[in-house]
Amino acid sequence: MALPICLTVIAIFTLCCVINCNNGVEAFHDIYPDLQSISARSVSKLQRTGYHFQPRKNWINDPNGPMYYNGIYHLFYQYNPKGAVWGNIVWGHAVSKDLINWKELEPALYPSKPFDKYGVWSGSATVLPGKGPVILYTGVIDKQSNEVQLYAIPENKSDPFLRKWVKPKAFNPIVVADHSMNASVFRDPTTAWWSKDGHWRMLIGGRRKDRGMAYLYRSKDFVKWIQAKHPIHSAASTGMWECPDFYPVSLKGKNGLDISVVGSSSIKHVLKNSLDLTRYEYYTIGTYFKNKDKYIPDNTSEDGWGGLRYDYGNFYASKSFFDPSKNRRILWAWANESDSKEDDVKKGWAGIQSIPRTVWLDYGGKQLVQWPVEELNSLRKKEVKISHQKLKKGQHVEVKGITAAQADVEVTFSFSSLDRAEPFDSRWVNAQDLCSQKGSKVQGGVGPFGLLTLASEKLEEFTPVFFRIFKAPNKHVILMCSDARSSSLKRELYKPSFAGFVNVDLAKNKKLSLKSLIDHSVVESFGAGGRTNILSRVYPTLAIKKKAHLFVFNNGTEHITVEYLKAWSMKSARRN
Ligand code: DQQ
Repeated sequence: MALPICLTVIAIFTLCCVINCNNGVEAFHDIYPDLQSISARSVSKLQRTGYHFQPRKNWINDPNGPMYYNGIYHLFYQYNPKGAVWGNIVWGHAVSKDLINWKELEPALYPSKPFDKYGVWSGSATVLPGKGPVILYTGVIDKQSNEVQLYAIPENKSDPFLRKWVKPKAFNPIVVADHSMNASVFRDPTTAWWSKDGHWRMLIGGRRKDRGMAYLYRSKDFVKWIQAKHPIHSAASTGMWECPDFYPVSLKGKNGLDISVVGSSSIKHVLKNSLDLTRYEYYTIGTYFKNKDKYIPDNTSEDGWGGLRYDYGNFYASKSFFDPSKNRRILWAWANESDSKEDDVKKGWAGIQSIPRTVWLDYGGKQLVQWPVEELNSLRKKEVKISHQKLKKGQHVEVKGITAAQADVEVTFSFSSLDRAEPFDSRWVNAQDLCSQKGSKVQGGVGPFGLLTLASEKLEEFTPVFFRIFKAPNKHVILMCSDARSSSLKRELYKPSFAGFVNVDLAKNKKLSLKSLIDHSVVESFGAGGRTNILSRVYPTLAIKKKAHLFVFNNGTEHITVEYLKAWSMKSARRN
């Protein structure tokens, strides 16, 4: 009896999800044909980001083909040149020497051929040794959204900015779905890796019924690709895997690895999928068995919806690349808006990219760690410090002297005892639900304590980013929240209580650190040195520009000490 009931529940859940299940994450690019080509008369500057990448105007979504080539970083992105909602997608293109200051160029790819007439969708870049970069991307061939995979190469490799890209006639499309596959869910090729057996390999996202998968293809010459017998990996009930990303990470230290490094005992692999059904991403850490072309995740985290996430906030369609100039792997993602489509059209822009993050494997090998690229520090200007400041229950202290609407803040909190931590109920499996139940104003034992970002003077508006510590039978459980519910007096906004659990051992060290990058309409936070991260998009109505404030606060009965805090006003990044 139990099995059929269970199957029915799964079926209903799956059906609900097919209809509308975004897990609270506003990362859709829904289709609004009537708004797609409405060009704003003027672009509103209010709440545009100062140092998070966004183009001069209009809509962006996924980062595409990030790479480092001949001293230049390239960022391509899904871009609507005609309006501020998803549609008319081309590959926008920007270049940089430091990942922070960007020069926007003409789009690199437009729909121009029968095989991409209905869309030039996401993809990746691979730098072929001695031959230069090649873009692999998805072309949409018809109105039913059937998809094929294509390649493009620079028209002139000696142009330092690689402005123009061509889609060679020969061999395009390089991959088409076979008859057993659903070609309308077959997209987003990864960067390819090279193996000593003389083959390139790449992955393409897809699904069969509700099983998500990453198909594997091999090629000797990068143009004739053959499908492997099995996907490299798949997982039941996860739906379409968009934008898969697959790469090696070192078990020793923070250095990144080139994607073609395989097979050594000192590396693990990461497979990340962006779930179309729920619009959030999860990743696993595991082993890539090269001879069988199979990836098997470790059993240390869930291989499914409840798995590890790069970010528990507004962070989707992410993509990483190896930066050989600094031996690091860098991760980007799209952060969508939280205001209405009509507002996006009015303001003339929508969507930003996260700050590029360096990513590496945590000691212990069970999760990744991320941190903003070091180049971001070049935008720091005025600095203020606080140290050894005690925060009693209910106290909040202002961090004065910086531009709180455009700032970088790093703080370490300490507490002398965990005795007052509230008991943890094992039914609290969903951090976001727990955060909405136990928000920043709900008094606790140890915590909530943290930052009140983008706050109005009298706290009519604020986005709290905070921790709360619970006591479970054998350990302490740490909740990290970035709660947008009080972020704005405006009602018709998406204001989720984003949250994740933080996996650190507090018994050894009764300290927790938090870094928040505050940038007008985004608060991008890194908990416990980048182990749990949350990006929130917020639209205050009072806490804007000079009227934004920053506070540290404690609402728990246990005293908390701000061991040290450093905050910087941030300069705006140069764009063009
Ligand atoms: N966005 C692209 C697709 C991808 C999706 C279309 C993910 O290629 O699957 O703009 O956000």
